[in-house]
Amino acid sequence: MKPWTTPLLASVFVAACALTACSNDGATTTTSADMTMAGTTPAPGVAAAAAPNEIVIAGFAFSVPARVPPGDRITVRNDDTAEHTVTADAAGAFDVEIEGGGTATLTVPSTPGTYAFHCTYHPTMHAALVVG
Ligand SMILES: [Cu+2]
Repeated sequence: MKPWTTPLLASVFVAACALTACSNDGATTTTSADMTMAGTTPAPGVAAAAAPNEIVIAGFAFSVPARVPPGDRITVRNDDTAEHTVTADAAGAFDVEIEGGGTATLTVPSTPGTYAFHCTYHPTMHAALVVG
């Protein structure tokens, strides 16, 4: 067997596993792969992407969850140094201000629907919150 074949296949398997969130059916073959993975890529990349009910502001742009439950309280995280707001276009639906590097809590409207919002300081920043 060529010496590089097994590690290569192992990392392909790990990558496929990470993408598909597969179960541990192949446990007998993953031992060396797990050790490789522990040394290079501990799992945080996957976990960091998975904050479902959080609006993230970075680079003067909003990243919004696909859908949030009515009446929920979600976190707004501002990764920029500039202060931003999450202000509903429809007055009164919600309006929170988030300092640079800070977080704030937004109470989602209790009526399902799509709520366009913007940043009052930066008129080019637009997004929409889908409640339902
Ligand atoms: Cu802004």
